[in-house]
Amino acid sequence: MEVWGVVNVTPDSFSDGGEFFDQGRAIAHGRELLAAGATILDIGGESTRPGSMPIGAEEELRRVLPVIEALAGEAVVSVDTYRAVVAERAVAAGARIVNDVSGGLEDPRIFEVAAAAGVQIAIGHWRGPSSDMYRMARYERVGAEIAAELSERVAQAIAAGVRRDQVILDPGIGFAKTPEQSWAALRELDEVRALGLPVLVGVSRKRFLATALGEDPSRDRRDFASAVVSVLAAQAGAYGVRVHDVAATTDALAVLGEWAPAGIGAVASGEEAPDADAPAEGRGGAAVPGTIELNGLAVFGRHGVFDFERENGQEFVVDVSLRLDTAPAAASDDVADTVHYGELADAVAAIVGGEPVNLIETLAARIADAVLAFDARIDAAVVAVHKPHAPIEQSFRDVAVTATRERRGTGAR
Ligand code: PMM
Repeated sequence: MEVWGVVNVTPDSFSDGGEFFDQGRAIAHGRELLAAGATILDIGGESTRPGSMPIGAEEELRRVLPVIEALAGEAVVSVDTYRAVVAERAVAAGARIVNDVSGGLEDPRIFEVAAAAGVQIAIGHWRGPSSDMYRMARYERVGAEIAAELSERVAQAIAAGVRRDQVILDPGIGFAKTPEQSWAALRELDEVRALGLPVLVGVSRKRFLATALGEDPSRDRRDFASAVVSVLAAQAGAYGVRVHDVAATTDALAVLGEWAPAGIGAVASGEEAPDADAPAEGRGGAAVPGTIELNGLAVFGRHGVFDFERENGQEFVVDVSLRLDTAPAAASDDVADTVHYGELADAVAAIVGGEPVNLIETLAARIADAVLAFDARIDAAVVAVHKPHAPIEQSFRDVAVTATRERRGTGAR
């Protein structure tokens, strides 16, 4: 289960009162969220609060770019924006996910940006700008309509060159939905899951929670309710949740992991839930758990605690083992139906050749996070980083550190 930690660099966000407008504090807050167990940091510069007025792209960039630049070397960063130009600059600054609550309706060029950069894109269900979104809150069958409208957005994205495996779906809780419609959208999450793509759920601190908690609940009480919803979303097969209180969420998910270590959907339904992360073509047929092993990837880097290691650099060797369903590719014989190990090797090499860190523990953790974020079909990754020429007095053959990541359950971090 991915835990997206919210970093709002806004003076007016309804959910954190603008507490993190100062960039330095936003960066520090991002690091706190990582320490609390966030697997992705979602950085946004414009409030989507109902009735809020938009800011310009320049102001949005001024707010988010320094925060993205500072955190992209430490975490998988998502940029929360509906503007193509902001997404473009954010991706150039290191963001690996574009999170568009408007699902490309506000600025369709955002799909081209995601396609060109090869990054993931979260497509939210949306019907119009925050200023008048309640006018559009009319549904006959909430879940089915959300799924149908998201499906159109996915088609648009694919027409613009986005690959299906880059797409994450979001039912857009609170966007053009009354509180009752937001609850119905959650109850009917299966309608969106049936599209066969990973589903992200964002309820954190939202107003509709008040219908369960009573008039004007405190932020703590909304955080508590949000953590409960995160557990229910996990049981319903969501791939991830977007939350402000990461610590409460990871605690709640850890409890669920003890209760249902073998598979989250099983708790709710009494049977194995279909895998939301599997490509649509792979569902229905039997999943074949398999691995891709990429071993001995040798890359020059400058990691280490000594100055001379930073100056001179040395060779690092990386082994990556991925767990994924290999059935779709075996059936189609098409590389689009599996993880392209050449592209994965490039992504890993970019991290090893990039910003230096002191420890191979840190490097292994960064690579493992990046591998999971690389493709939503990867269920788990084991990454070993070897440093065969480490400056050790004794004669030795190799020293290595491994990092393991699982998409589901408590093993996520
Ligand atoms: N909600 C907000 C902002 N961005 N992104 C996604 N993918 N899903 C959401 O539900 C969502 C979002 C609402 O604003 P906040 O940042 O103040 O919580």
